[in-house]
Amino acid sequence: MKDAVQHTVAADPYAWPWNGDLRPENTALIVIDMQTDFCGKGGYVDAMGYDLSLTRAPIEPIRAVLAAMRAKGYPIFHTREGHRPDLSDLPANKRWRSQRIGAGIGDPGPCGKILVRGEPGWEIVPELAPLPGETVIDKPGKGSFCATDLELILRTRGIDNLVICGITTDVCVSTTMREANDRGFECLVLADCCGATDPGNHEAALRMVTMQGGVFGAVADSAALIAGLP
Ligand code: C5J
Repeated sequence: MKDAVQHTVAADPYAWPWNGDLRPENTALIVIDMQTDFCGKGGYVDAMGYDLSLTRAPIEPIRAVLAAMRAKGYPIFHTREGHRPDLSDLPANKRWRSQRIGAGIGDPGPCGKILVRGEPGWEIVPELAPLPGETVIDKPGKGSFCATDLELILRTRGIDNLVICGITTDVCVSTTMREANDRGFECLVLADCCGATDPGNHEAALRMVTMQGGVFGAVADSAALIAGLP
């Protein structure tokens, strides 16, 4: 970017994005799996017995980031993890593992069939509901690029930079960031806009990003992003 104005966000381990080219035309927000199944009473994470306050913690910071990025015209993407009602896209080992911990994917629960498309538990929580015109990506796995049209849509829209947030830090957020990084996208993960079922795993997943000069990109918080958005 010769002679163009540079914009960056204060981040670890480098001011993000690497080339200072941060604009609504080339930068998108991806909000990962903020579904009742992951952060609501009676959903998948609740059925496994994990502390819901950990996966609900990012709701308010994400709300602030959504407001700031929507106001400035940045494209917003949401993802939902879930399977077809006939479970034809649910690998048997994934189902078996979930049943071992008492939260069988596809089995009935207080919020409908766990992680099944169209069920109440699969919906994005009302606080973070997508607005008309925002892109919603349905994914059967942990990464947002596997078996979806996310990459095609990002490339078609000319997106280079991805701001990533949601749950869980160590599973779907981390997998998506790694997939995106390997595809050449420049990624920033927002620490306070993520959560995991284990605080140590949350911290470790963020620390991994910062190794090797930023092996998967960079880490910032919501305040730094909002302050740095042109
Ligand atoms: C998990 C996710 N943890 N959204 N899914 O199974 O991270």
